[in-house]
Amino acid sequence: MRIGHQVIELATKAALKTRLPVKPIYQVLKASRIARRPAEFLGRRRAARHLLDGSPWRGFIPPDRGYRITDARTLPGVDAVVAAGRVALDRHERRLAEMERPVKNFFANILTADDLADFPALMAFALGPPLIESVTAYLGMLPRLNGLGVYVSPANDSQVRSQLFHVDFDDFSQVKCFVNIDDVDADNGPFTFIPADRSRAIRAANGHGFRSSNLPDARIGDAERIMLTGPAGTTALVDTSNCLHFGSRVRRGRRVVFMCQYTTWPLPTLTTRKQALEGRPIFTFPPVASAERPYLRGLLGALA
Ligand SMILES: O=C(O)CCC(=O)C(=O)O
Repeated sequence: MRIGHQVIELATKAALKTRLPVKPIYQVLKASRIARRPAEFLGRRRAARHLLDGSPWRGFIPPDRGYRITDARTLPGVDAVVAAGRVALDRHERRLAEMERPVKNFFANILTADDLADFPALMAFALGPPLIESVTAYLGMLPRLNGLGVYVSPANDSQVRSQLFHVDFDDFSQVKCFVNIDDVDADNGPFTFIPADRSRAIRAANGHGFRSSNLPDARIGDAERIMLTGPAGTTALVDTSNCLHFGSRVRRGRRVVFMCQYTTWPLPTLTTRKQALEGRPIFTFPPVASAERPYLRGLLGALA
């Protein structure tokens, strides 16, 4: 398998240099992982069918648009996420005061594993039926919870990396859930995106493929941009692999957002091992078990 990965890595580098599309290479990588563990793949499809039978959350994320914006009235558990996010932030600020060299980043996770254990509302929300069923319906299989965190973006004057329009290339489709922990206005660096159908057209017009670099605003034109502004608890479920997006252009105040990410299985990435670094999301979760919801283990690890 290692030789296979080296071949893919070399082919990708060569394709990127020649501007040839690299997506087929990653499609082969994903297909080869499915071929190695078909039971895991088919089990996730089967779990999705069971889970969605009669689910009111089916269709909550429209497939053509690739997003849904909602709030605490619609999505149970959002209020508890906002409350937990605020306490986690308080703790972080006390830790910051003691740090000699605080992390400087315009989008950094401040939630620790201890916080996660102390605020069960966060995992309850991320693994709860509304999110899991709406994401499962959108992705067509039982997903994996790939990461989770509370991100702080302080005021800044930069416009680089994820502050520029881009799509995430850790999967061909995925869903990220963003919950604003405080009220957010246009100057607080809201998460901003373009629906999937419009993004597709813009990317095609700009020759923007899988793993292409960020697009400057000038290439976007006057396309409809949706900003996640609004009172605390305003929430978005967005396919960030297919909706062009950016965030953290914070020109005043700061923005705090809870974010959790769901991907399909297997990932089309060369390395699936993640490093726990300061500011990065939490990637490993305590095991959960529930007799009524046997699929829960598949959300955090292998299903089969
Ligand atoms: O909200 C932000 O600052 C950007 C987030 C982003 O680009 C992402 O999570 O993919």
